[in-house]
Amino acid sequence: MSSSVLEASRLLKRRWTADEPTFGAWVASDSAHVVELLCAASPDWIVLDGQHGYASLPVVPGLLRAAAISRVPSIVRVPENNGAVIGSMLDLGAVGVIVPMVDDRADAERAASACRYGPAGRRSWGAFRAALAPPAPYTPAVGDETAICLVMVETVKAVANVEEIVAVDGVDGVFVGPLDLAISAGKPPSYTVDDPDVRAQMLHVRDVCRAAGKVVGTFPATAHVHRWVEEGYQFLGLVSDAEVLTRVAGQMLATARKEQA
Ligand code: 3PY
Ligand code: MG
Repeated sequence: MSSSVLEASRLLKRRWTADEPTFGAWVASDSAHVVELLCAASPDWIVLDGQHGYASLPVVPGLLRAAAISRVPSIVRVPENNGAVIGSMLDLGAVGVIVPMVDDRADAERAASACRYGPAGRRSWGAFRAALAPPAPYTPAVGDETAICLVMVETVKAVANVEEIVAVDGVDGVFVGPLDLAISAGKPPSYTVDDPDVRAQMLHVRDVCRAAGKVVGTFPATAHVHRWVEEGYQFLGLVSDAEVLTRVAGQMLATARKEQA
């Protein structure tokens, strides 16, 4: 893994440009120890989930320090498309953000603008923790180059508008939320994306992203990850703390109880 957030950002973008898949870990917990344990497995990146998990402002610095021990680049999923929150996460040293529920060009412009300094954007100066990492000095240009802005396409409306979303300068890519996308289409949420219409929408998003040279990602069911790699998805949430703990603990207990029976 790389030694600065700028290098980490460059490396991830290079891998996406070279059409390589990257596999990440998703952390809902507010525990730095859980982040350390998952990062010891060397994911390509880690997402600290502030939308549905516990990655709130007070705990994020500790989680970022924990990921830094293993030099795993950290991306924060912010709870909403809010410039102040996005700016804080970048100031604290996140390599990028995932912004939920981006439905149209205006939403995408708001997210991208929060990740960039003026005149192109509206990020405010004060990256105190981010500036501690090399290269020094941290300049607006370094901040702009580093910050990865991934927007979530996770409604039928967003899929209909995906061309204009992806066309926004400063949007690096799209993260498709298969669960919210299914719900917005009136279907049951499913990580296995069994519904052909939802699947077709995800493939359409892929086509638009790839035509625009932007990365596309999702959170697949573990058993289906290769399907999505073959489809050209490159930012894949593969391991989640919640799933690993629940599933592995359940399997171990079931095995022990079967051996007792
Ligand atoms: C969704 O599927 O809606 C998500 O946000 C997955 O992280
Ligand atoms: Mg969602």
